[in-house]
Amino acid sequence: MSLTEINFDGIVGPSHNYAGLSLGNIASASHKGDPSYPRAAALQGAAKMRGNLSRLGVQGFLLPLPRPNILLEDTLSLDGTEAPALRAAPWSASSMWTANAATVSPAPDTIDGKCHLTPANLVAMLHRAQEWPDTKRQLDIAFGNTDHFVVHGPVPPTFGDEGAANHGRFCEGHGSAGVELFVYGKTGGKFPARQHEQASRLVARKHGLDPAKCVFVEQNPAAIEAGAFHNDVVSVVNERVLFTHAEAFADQAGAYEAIREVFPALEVVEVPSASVSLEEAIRTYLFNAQLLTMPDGSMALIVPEECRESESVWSYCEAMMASNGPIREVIPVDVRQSMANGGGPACLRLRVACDPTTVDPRFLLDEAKADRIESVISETWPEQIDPADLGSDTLANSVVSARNSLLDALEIHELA
Ligand code: SUG
Repeated sequence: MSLTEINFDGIVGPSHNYAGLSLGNIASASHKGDPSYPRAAALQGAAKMRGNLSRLGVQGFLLPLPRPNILLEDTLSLDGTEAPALRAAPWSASSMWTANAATVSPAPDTIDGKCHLTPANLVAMLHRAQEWPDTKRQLDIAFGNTDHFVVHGPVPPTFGDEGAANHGRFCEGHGSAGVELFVYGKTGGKFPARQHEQASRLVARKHGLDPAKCVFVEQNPAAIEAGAFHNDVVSVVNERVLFTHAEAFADQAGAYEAIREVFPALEVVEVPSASVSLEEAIRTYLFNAQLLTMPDGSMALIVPEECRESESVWSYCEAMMASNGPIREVIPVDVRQSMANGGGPACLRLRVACDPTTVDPRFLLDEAKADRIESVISETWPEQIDPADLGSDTLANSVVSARNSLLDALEIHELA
């Protein structure tokens, strides 16, 4: 069996909007009330998938969840007198950020030799907490081959779990056994610490990981305060490399030491604050990048376009490319519609190291399917949504029928 890392990107849903629902997410708060462009957003995401398909030869996707969420609307007893944020929650297209869909432990790391997935409960935010039942339904189909995958239920709600956004995996190659890194936050700051230590520990136990091959480290509270609501906003891991801001962890040197103790091959690429300030790193999402192993074994970093526009970030990137370090290429992509809600290239993908032949092929991309997805988006996704439109029956009908057109085009009728 040959294991490959597959990036499952979330297709941006037709209800994509800027309602400013995420406390502690600076981009979401600062774009609150702006008109959104769902069609452009989904086409930007599709272009990113196409780029990575041509680079890597393999790419997966997950579908937008059903919106508006009628069950949540009922639960909230919406009658028009509620706060706008409550009215907006059932419309959120936040499932596009599949880095928060689940935590994934590939087969070589687990005691039963299967790949384990735990959908994230996302309890810190109402609009995100509604995701997991539909996410699980989808994971159960995409990874329904029980000889190879185990899809668990979520962690109980007391302990916030935000999935792969606070998880990394060190390994020599994606098919070999790894060391899993779990990063949690401590409550008490100005913004919610969304990942609870006990959630991370529970996921590790449930996945049957070797405790000696797990590392638990605390997020820097100052980074959370500065807007790094998920650790993947300030660091990213691929194989033996940790690409990180110097202020990502509560105890930076201690974190490196703890990882090195179980994974001696660790190679740290640390970006000093003097080169890129924490604020600029968070504004440009330099670390919310896809750190990819290219077919020739070299590493490339897929960053948001915003990085190229920042003097300090881009000069760091240019120097890094010219150096002898492991990251040889930096490739900017335009995901501006997602970025304006705090979601960069890495938020938009869930990494699953597995044998592609064991995945339901309907969730794997090829050029013909990318054409089909793009044409459904171009024909049916709303061009623009004003947050004041959320709640309208006309918009609800067009969002529901756009999603149904995609399910038809991909022949995934079980999710209708
Ligand atoms: O949970 N934004 C998402 C962004 C998630 C980014 N994911 C990772 N870092 N992996 C969030 O804050 C904005 C929704 C709104 O304001 O309407 C939002 O949910």
